[in-house]
Amino acid sequence: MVVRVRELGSNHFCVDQTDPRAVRIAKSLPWYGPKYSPHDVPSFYDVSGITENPEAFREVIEVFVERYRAQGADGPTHVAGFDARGFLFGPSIAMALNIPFVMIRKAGKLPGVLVSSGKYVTEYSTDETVMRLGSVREGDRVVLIDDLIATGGTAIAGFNLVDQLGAKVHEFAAMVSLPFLDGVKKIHEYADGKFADVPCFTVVDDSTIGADMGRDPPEGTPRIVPASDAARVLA
Ligand code: HSX
Repeated sequence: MVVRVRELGSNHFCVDQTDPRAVRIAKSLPWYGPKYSPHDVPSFYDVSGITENPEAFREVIEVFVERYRAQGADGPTHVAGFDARGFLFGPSIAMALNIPFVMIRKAGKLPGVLVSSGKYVTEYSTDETVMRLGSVREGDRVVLIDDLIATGGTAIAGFNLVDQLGAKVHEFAAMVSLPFLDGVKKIHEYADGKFADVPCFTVVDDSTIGADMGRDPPEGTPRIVPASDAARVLA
């Protein structure tokens, strides 16, 4: 069954938020507030809600695979995933499409000769990512995949890397979008609209996930518990 897609804004395509698959995926994504998160953001989405739920995980992969498979010969030639959570989705999508998966790595991790995105700012950090020279080349059509788009900083770094390597971004894709941070708009407005023609595709919005998916434990629960206490806190 092909997922229903609608155009949210110019070149921003999103799964219809009433589609049963979008709802199942959204309702498998817990979030934590700042006290129980690694970063000071209002809602930190826990992707393990997907990876530890085989049905939801499969559905996420299927949504992307169906979209790119339907494009036939005009579809992507490569999938490039962002370190680290893009690595959870990209390999399965690439394998199903029988095309290469390419890593967009944080600086300091990859061997070989590299291109760098330079420093960029995300929702909660400053990062730098790299790709290996020759991992994509002129004529290649690359899907950039991540778990989530917030401010668009990470995505733009990926666009710049693929551009430096002479290839084209076919589409930017993410499972979750936080539309209030205008990430997709920022991609399309970046560098006088250099990437304005590249579609972005997202599966669920934060509003579909909703307040009911908040999973903060009772007040006073420590963030790290001693191993000897784990069973008691879990009960
Ligand atoms: C998170 O921040 C996600 O996994 C993405 O890689 C990134 C998205 O934030 P932003 O760059 O769009 O602000 O770590």
